[in-house]
Amino acid sequence: MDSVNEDCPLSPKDYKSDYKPVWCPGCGDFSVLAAITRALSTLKIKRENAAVISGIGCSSRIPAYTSVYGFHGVHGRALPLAAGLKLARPDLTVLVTGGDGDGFSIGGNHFIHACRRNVDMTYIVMDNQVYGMTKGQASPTTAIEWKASKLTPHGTGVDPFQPLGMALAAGATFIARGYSGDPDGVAELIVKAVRHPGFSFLQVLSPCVTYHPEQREWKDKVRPAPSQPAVDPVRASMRLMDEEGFNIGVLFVSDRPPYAPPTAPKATIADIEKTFAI
Ligand SMILES: Cc1ncc(C[n+]2csc(CCOP(=O)(O)OP(=O)(O)O)c2C)c(N)n1
Ligand code: SF4
Repeated sequence: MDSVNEDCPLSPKDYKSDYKPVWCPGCGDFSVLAAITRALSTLKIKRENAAVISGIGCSSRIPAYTSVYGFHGVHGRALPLAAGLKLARPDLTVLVTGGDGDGFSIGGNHFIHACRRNVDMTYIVMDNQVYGMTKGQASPTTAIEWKASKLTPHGTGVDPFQPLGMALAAGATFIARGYSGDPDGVAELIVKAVRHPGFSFLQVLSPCVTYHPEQREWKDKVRPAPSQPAVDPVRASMRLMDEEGFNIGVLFVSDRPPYAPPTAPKATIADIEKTFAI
């Protein structure tokens, strides 16, 4: 595997860029960044063989804070961009990072079809059940009774979206949940997700301490998932829909083969100039 750096392993620090995160002190996203760099170090992936792709939001700033290739794309459009990159460059390890608003609202359609296509990449959603960057509006995963947003002072009036159940129904082949208060656990989940051949979806409960400070209570609610990952979708759906959203671990794995069409032979500059000459 040429993407592995056996002789000269890099430390997690080597995968960080020189930019200092602008997140609020205490934001859960700090730990997710630490978990990503730890996972890349564990996986011994050369920096030039990894890419982190994102949309828009506080959590979507992650590519700027890593030293691997990165692309901070358009709101909700990280997954199609990442799929195109992975299909064109199957040798790259592709991570996609973002928030619940980016991934499940404006990007919801792409989420469904990324699960269905099962391109080999890892999607890490920092779920804080709120739009952090745009100052606290309700997101698809906001609880029905949450009244702190000025836009929904009487609560949202609708039940929250179930990202894990949706991922399962749409065909994701690796589904896991982590908690940013446990960065070692998140790093382990990212390692497993990257090693899984196919679309891996990892929801990380990542508190927004500014607009949803009640989420500090998550530390008392998370617990390890009760058993081994389900491999049967029916059993998995019962498990994913029949819990309160605080079970941590790999929850579902399937061996459905990833989508990987044969790549076209690489064109040379001379070919391109000839084809597009006018
Ligand atoms: C097309 C478009 N619509 C709306 C916005 C405004 N906007 C920026 S970030 C964001 C939501 C971010 O929320 P989330 O994905 O949950 O990430 P968080 O900031 O909580 O990490 C929105 C709606 C935008 N940038 N582009
Ligand atoms: S607004 Fe929320 S999500 Fe954004 S940096 Fe601050 S704590 Fe984190």
